[in-house]
Amino acid sequence: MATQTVNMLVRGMTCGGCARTVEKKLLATPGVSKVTVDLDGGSASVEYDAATVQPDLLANAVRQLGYEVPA
Ligand SMILES: [Cu+2]
Repeated sequence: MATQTVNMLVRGMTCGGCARTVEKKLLATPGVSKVTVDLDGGSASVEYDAATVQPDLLANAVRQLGYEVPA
């Protein structure tokens, strides 16, 4: 396991429900071990196994929910 952490901006979260939705989606992504969503700051910190998943895929998973993740 090569655990890495990425902090990505997530725009469009307006309430705790949004934060939980983003958190659940990321945690459901294979290779992700820990997710911390900062609702006020509009970001998510994700610990992941670099051998399993890449930041691009994590960003796309959040985009699928309708939130904006700047590249
Ligand atoms: Cu919401």
